Amino acid sequence: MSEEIFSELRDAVLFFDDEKARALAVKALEMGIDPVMTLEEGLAKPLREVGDRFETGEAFITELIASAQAMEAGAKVLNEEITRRGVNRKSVGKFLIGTVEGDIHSIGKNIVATMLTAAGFEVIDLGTDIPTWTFVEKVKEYEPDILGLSALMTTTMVKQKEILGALRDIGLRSKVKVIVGGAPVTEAWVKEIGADAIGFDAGSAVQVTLRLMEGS
Ligand code: B12
Repeated sequence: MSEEIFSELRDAVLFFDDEKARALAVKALEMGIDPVMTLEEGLAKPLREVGDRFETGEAFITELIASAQAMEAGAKVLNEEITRRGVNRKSVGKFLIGTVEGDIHSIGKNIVATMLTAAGFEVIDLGTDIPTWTFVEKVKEYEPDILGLSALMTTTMVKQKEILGALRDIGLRSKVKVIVGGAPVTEAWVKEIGADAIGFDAGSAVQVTLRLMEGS
């Protein structure tokens, strides 16, 4: 049953149908399908397919944008439900998140923020294209337990390294745990830049963040 809905959602993303994506997300919830699974299997997967086709020159940027919009229309419904299910839990920690400078990709970051909110974190989302010094200033201002840095491009992941360096320079590194994420980010990169952890998807991001909290 869920496979059918996921396949229809896939079509909605591939054929840029925002309204269908939204309606199918509602239908999936009504059918009792897990919203997190619907997000990943029905919406994120086909969007990555479009990304792969864009990389090989088989899809245009306009198609990528239109697919992302359809994905976001469905994701909005699911994110609201995921957040609703997580309300009234006591705060388990403060999480500051943003996408690094030069990078406007927001979808993955938003999903991670939603899942962490649902898991009981107080999440402060700075948005996208955030300069290194803004991250540093906001760490000073909010004193989060964890800082999450999203970077979706090989050209912008270097900013994660820059932010860690800036935190070190100003003496704040020991005050905050740093978790990085985004498609190009690897374990080797985490070691190289001296971050504390990596989150490959929203589910593992929550688990890893909870583990980091236990260790803090
Ligand atoms: C959708 C998309 C767009 C949309 C973004 C819309 C939006 N509001 O976000 C639009 C069309 C605007 C876009 C623009 C561009 N894009 Co784009 N885009 C994508 C695409 C297809 C999907 C990204 C996505 O949303 N995935 C779905 C989400 C759910 O997955 P995710 O982002 O990976 O996030 C998950 C994990 O990574 C992790 N995670 C993510 N962040 C974080 C943070 C933390 C703290 C943690 C713990 C975990 C975590 O958890 C998330 C949830 O599961 C990718 C392809 C890909 N394979 O990633 C290309 C891709 C990232 N884009 C690419 C490019 C080149 C561009 C453009 C430069 C294109 C252009 N010529 O203009 C511009 C860049 C603009 C800029 N300055 O940022 C390239 C990057 C190549 C590279 N150098 O590495 C990719 C890889 C496509 C490709 N194969 O060529 N893009």
